[in-house]
Amino acid sequence: HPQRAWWKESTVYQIYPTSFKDSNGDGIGDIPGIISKLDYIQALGVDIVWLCPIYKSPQVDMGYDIADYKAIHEPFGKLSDVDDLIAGLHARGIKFLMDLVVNHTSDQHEWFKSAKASKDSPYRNFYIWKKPRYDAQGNRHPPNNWSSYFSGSAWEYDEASDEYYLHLFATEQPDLNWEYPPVRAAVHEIMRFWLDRGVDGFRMDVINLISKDQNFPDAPITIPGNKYQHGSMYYACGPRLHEWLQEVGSILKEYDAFSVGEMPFVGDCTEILRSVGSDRGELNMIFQFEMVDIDHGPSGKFSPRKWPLADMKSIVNKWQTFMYENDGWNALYIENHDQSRTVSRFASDKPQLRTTAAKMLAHFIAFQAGTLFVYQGQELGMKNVPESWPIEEYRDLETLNHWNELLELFPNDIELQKLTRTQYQLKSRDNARTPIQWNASKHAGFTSGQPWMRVNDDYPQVNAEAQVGVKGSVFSHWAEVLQLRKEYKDIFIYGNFRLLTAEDEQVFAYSRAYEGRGAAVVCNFSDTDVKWTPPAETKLVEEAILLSNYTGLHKDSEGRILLRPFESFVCLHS
Ligand code: TEU
Ligand code: CA
Repeated sequence: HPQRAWWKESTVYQIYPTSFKDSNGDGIGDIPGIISKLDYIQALGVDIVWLCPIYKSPQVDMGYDIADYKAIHEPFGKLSDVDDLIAGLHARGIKFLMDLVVNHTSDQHEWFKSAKASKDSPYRNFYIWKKPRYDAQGNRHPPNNWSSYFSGSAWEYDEASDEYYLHLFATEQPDLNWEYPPVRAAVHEIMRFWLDRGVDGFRMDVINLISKDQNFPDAPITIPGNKYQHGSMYYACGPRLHEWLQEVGSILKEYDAFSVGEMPFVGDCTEILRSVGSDRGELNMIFQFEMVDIDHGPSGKFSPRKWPLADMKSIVNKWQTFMYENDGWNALYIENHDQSRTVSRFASDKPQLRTTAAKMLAHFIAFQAGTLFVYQGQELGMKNVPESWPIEEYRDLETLNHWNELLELFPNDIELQKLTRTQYQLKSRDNARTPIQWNASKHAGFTSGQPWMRVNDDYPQVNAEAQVGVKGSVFSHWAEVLQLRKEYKDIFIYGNFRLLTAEDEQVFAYSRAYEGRGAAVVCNFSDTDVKWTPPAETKLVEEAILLSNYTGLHKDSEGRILLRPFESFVCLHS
């Protein structure tokens, strides 16, 4: 069995501060707003709260561009508000995580301003600067062909010094040079600053991108015709990553702190295990992306892909069994601020099916082995933005840059533009960023002013007030799910994982078992009725249905279970 640890038994609730609750009518969520909702968070039954970045920032990428690691973005509040928040959480027995973004800073950080101002600045080496390349005609080009995740080249030219700096994300997010020891010292110092202030741990943004191949080679052509290419093979899990994560890990250990790292572009369990293996001294767990990239097509996130349920099964099975057998640990998530709403994406957001679908998805993710992450609004079954919204309602630079580039490259391809718009409505990060729907009053009670982003049109029906303490609601169901994970923690936290019916294209079923006691989690991922028979070796104890999103079990004359649309139940088995 896996070793026991408090952080394995925890559920983390992720808050996107801008969209959670506005306390002063400026249309932007804030820390006092969060403090006013602590009872709501406690009622859900989570153990840890993670806040997306709240540091001082020009907000080019919604706070993932930090200008000062020790100051709070003014519209969110003051340092003393953070102290109050921590105290309020701790009083309720809930821990608090900060989001630490240290692969890059904002270009408005003092370090970068100084670095850019002069080649002799003591901060010049805090960032990654390279000479231009010139072609035979004498035209200037970036040092290599890497693309930025937010469109265009990953390099920005600085006229004054005749050098480029690297930015894997927005131009305003220059990458830090971790090779330079003072950068690492500065990161360690920032970590201690917050840990000493009472923070219980960190979510570490794109932490596997910090070590770059120092030759900065050109990336191979994976998307023909594109000027810039995906270069992650030269910086995802690079040569010195684990050396540096061990330094970070030793600080975390001093404080018994919680850590989850975000690691895009790795599908290899063995590589992830190097960070989360119990003997590694690095991080507790990692967000990997295989499941949430399942519908990304051949030319990236905004190209379509139809995914068979079998793909999802093999992804889940792979990570679940691997971490169990190799003494690693999984982070479980299907939603966050970068992903769209799963009722819309993986099930159905039709009014008559949505509540059922949201509960099914809750069972699907929550009873797997790992530390569970719930993203704000997931507990209410919030859905993607309406199809009717024009592009003007979107706010995220990823989507907007993509759209502008598309218009530039294919100004007359109306079909492609239409198709891409459909993809935004399915996968844009904005889908997760609409304000939380608190009640049926104007702007869903999120703000008394004008919200920074439009509230989803369905708030009169879907909101917290209509769900908290209401039997049968998505919120109440999630609370029961979290309760059950605690009640049966031998099985659901420390048990093994077995995939049932690997072939079935509609039903995702799995078993968790611990020393002869087991539970089956059965999920109909389709909107139709399905007949399903458990495998012979898994005898369901039908009197012991722990949770269901329907009442009773329907069966046909031959004893097969008849699963209704998105029906899902959790049941003990022998
Ligand atoms: O995201 C990193 C990342 O690689 C993706 O999630 C990416 O933002 C998106 O999927 C592109 O399609 C982290 C943060 O979670 C994200 O909000 C930031 O924008 C990004 O890093 C840069 O800090
Ligand atoms: Ca506000």
